[in-house]
Amino acid sequence: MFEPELEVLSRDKIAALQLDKLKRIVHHAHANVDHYKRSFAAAGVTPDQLESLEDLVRFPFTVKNDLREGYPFGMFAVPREEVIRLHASSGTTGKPTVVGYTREDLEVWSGLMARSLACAGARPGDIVHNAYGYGLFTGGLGAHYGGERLGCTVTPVSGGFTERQIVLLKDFGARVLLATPSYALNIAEVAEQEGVDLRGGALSVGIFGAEPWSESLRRELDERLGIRAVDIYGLSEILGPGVASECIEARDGLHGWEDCFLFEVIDPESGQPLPLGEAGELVITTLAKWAQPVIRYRTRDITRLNPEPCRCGRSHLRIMRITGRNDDMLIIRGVNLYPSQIEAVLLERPNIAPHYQLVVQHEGTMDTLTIEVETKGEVAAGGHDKISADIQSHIKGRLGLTCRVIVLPPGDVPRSQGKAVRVRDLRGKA
Ligand code: DLL
Repeated sequence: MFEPELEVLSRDKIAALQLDKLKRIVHHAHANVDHYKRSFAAAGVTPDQLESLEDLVRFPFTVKNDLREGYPFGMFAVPREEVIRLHASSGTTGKPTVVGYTREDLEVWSGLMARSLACAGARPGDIVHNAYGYGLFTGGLGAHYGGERLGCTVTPVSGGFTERQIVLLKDFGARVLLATPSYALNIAEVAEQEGVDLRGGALSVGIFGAEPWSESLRRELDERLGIRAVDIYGLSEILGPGVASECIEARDGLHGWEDCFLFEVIDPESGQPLPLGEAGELVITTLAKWAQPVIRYRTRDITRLNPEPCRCGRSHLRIMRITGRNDDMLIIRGVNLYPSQIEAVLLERPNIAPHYQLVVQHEGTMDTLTIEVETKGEVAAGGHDKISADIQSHIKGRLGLTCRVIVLPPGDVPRSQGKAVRVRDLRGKA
């Protein structure tokens, strides 16, 4: 998978490769997984009816609940002994979802992750500081094997012990930092508090993903760490990190690796495919995953696909910045919004630190939103009211929502060590 010529295939060649792989994987899933036998039969389709890529829309979606219902190994398409690695989602809302990989799947994964890291600016020989969590989460090990495959020296630091992270970053001379964007920010802040300047040293590239983030946060991370921050995307059900990556040249959307995945965007309400370029829910089919093939997986992630050529020369479609997940969307008094839209407004305000939490409550007959933000330094008496009014009016102007703003002193919003918790939804808990 880590062959540069695969990144510049002509669109015709990509389509031919996809069709060939799609036929094989759909047959494999149907022949070996009860769930697909049942769901294809219910939709009245058989793998033989797949004659062109366009025929895929006749096949049913797979949703997270299908994976849960198969817990633990019901979605495997190979004998369990051939599965040599297991990962699982945290399972905060019910049973975890288990994902399995054959030896060949792990080869593909590390190849795609090596490709993603290289695309994002990592180079063979770099020291790569990997602060993605190791364990059942796919971030740590996925990035680890990708870095080794690329020929980097990988430091498997995992998340947490932030002071130690800073010592290691500095002493080892890491050129690349891998972390969630919110944890990267935490690292930047602790370094500043400790009087360690990470700018101007070896550190040059940050490859950040696993949660939604904004262009404003990218600018903040570029500036405070003295790096170029690049977006990387993936999800455990489909592979883990390495499904798509921005290129360091353009940093304008994530190249989705179409030789291994087929991407669609659908209307989340009707489930109908949308014309290329329109925003909706991303649906992914795996083309090269044998332990657990996934056909038309509804990711819940909201984005659009960009077919415009990228100036880096790669031919794969770009998945534009993921604004949020369907299930993270807040609906407050009829206004639909994602936490990342609020982040974008907050980070443009002067004196506001990039740490925030959104508290949603049900008061009387109404849902209310309270934004807890932090100032960058101490604020003079009376200053808090001014800041709060300024934010309120910008949220109202940009997003059309009246909210409450609580301005907290520096350090009072909880810091992230992995995926940040942005929303405290207290509805139904009063
Ligand atoms: O977060 C895999 C990963 C690890 C990606 C490290 C990138 C870096 P899950 O824990 O299964 O897997 O969570 C997947 O996280 O459906 C998105 O909602 C969100 N997500 C991942 N990357 C991005 C990103 C890993 N770059 C879920 N931007 C996905 C926005 C992202 N959201």
